Amino acid sequence: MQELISFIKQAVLQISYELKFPDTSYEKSQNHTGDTQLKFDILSDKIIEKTLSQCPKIKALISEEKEEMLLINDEAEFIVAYDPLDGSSLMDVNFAIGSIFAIYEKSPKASNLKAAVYSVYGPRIELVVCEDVACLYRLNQKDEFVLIKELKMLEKGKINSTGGTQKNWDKKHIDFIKALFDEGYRLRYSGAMVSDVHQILLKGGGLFSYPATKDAPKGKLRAFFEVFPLAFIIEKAGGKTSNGENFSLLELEFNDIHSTTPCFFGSNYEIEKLLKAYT
Ligand code: AHM
Ligand code: MG
Repeated sequence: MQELISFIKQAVLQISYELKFPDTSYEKSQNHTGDTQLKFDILSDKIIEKTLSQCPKIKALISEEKEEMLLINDEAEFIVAYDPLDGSSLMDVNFAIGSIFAIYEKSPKASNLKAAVYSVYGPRIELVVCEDVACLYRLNQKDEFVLIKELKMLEKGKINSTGGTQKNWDKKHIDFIKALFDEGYRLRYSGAMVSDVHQILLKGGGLFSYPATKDAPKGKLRAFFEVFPLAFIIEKAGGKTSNGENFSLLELEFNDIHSTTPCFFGSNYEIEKLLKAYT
């Protein structure tokens, strides 16, 4: 696993170099799910594909930017699912964005997740790597990722980060979000899931949600390369997750590699409150 993670670090480092002087324009094409692609979405995807293809442990790659799974080496044991550039709609405003990686053994299933990694390209380059515990690393001046600390969620947080078009929220979500604000929670939402969840993890608590809405009844965020890896990290750090009905996002199963799900990530208090409000 360490070898595989070292290839991910190389790809993240290269994306971070390219982000210093990026081309922020759009391609004319769209990806298969209908998202308009930035040139940088495609560049990040190519960097990750090229770097990870050299890792002998990787069987296949699943990317947000590719319709099909890409087979690399049928004999190898791990499948890496990744979002090359999460929050790319914020490239133009120079907010923090990131890359997300989920490492599955044998086949892509939440129960086969062995590790998850994400990067944050902000004022600093940070990496969270999680097998059994969630560890925060920072890039130093020698281009090395240096361990800073283990990340742990507290029982309860103070921030509320909620996505989806509000006019399309249903009443139970409106009431639940209002109840958190009435209790004193403060709004924090950038529009890059990776940065918004990173904030909750670093502050030790709070809620990130992207609910089912009238225009997106199955949510917006993608299970295999956005929701599962971040749920794995939050739960290993002592937090909780749910789709609004169950006790963990990691209980969910999907066949389509681009499936989406409503999702909630938080500390114990907020997820228990969610389940009471929703069920
Ligand atoms: P992306 O991977 O194409 O950037 O899309 C995912 C992003 C998430 O990072 C973020 O939470 C969400 O889409 C924001 O969506 P919205 O603009 O509807 O709030
Ligand atoms: Mg994304």
